[in-house]
Amino acid sequence: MKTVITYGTFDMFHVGHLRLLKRMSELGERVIVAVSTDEFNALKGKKALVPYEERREIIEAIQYVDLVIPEYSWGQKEKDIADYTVDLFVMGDDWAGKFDYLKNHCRVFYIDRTRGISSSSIKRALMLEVGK
Ligand code: C2G
Repeated sequence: MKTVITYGTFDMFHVGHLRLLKRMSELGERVIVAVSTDEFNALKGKKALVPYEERREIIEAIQYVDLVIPEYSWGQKEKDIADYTVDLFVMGDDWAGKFDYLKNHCRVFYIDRTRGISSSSIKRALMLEVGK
């Protein structure tokens, strides 16, 4: 069974995230999403508005997703790929080239990032709204 995996924070879930997951479901039979824990986000220098448990709950509810696992380190990808016999690693192309080292373990594919939306732009819009 062709297994596809991706990694991310998925804060303030939006259509860019959804289109990535939908595209993954078209590329394989099993879709695995590794959601960044709050602790790992701190390592990434990111602070998600939505706590890990709720981000995980949202991703688990997405029809395209078969399994959600925690992302707790940069270095877990190779072991995940082996443990879940992953065929394809997918990320948005804002990460293009950054994970090519995984080509020793599985196919690597960077999909077009959805233009015009991001978790940070949503947060900025919310703050402006609140500030009015
Ligand atoms: N994405 C997208 N279109 C957008 C916004 C995001 O396709 N408009 C994609 C990103 O390219 C990424 C995924 O959605 O593949 C998740 O995005 P983030 O939650 O911002 O992921 P990030 O915090 O960059 O974490 O080990 C990898 C890291 O955990 C990635």
